[in-house]
Amino acid sequence: MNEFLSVSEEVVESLKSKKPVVALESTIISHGMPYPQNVETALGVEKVIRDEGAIPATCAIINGKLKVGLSADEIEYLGQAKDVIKCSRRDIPYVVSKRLNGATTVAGTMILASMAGIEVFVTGGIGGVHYGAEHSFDISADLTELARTNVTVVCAGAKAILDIEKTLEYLETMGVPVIAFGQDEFPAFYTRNSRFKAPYRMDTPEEIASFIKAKRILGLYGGMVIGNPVPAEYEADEAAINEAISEALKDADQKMIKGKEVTPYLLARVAELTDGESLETNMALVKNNAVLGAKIAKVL
Ligand code: PSU
Ligand code: MN
Repeated sequence: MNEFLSVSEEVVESLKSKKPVVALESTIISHGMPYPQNVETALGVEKVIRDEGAIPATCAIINGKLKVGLSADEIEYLGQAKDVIKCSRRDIPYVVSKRLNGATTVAGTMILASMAGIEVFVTGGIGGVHYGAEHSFDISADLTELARTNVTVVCAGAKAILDIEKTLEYLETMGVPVIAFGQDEFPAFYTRNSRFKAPYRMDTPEEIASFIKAKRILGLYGGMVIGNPVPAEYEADEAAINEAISEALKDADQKMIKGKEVTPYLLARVAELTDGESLETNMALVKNNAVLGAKIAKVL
């Protein structure tokens, strides 16, 4: 606990009485999806978690306070405001000291969740190693956070805007366990398969929970990644998505988009180029991850 941390009453009570709590991020709301689908998804995901019998804890920074467990009004605000700063580890002290508003990335949310004592976190996709990282050094701080902070991240894999092969290599180097749920391959977000095998496969929430418990008892600090493939009926057309992605990558390059702007730019451009079809897949897979995350939290 610290003076900047503000955990909602419901989340505090639930953690005290050992009820399952699932953390959710906010960059997906402010920088990952357009309004109003972002707010709709964020509230929808919270409902899925509640329907599964767990408590949702959406994380963000509001007026410099690290909030764990947002109100619907705060979610609505993040969904519309233009002054929200995308916060990874390095951005948090800036936004806190200036009393600003920040949306937390996977890395940022892991930090807030672990301060509050939440072990399971659900999102859409993690950041990773970008194409051309050998020149640009563009590797998401999500990966280094996964190496150091004790939170399990349930996602639908990594988007093909990223170099998935290098992302898996980097996670291996960092000692981050990666598990594919119900299949052998690590999923590619919009599509179920990436053509890259995940190091481990597990088929039930119970198996995943015992993995987390073993890791906890062994004192092996750091997070882990659960890759949960998008349900087949919501899978995007691979050829169309890949075409949109290569177009978006070219545009980002031409416009010389750099640093923390790269991922939001690519996400928005892909959604635009697929006429919002990718957005529907995106909304469906987050809800699917929420079901699995809530189940894991319950077993834990
Ligand atoms: N990938 C997605 N949707 C997202 C993000 C990534 O498919 O919304 C967001 C997440 O918040 C993730 C962040 O943590 O982008 C990674 O940004 P960067 O690559 O700048 O680390
Ligand atoms: Mn980056």
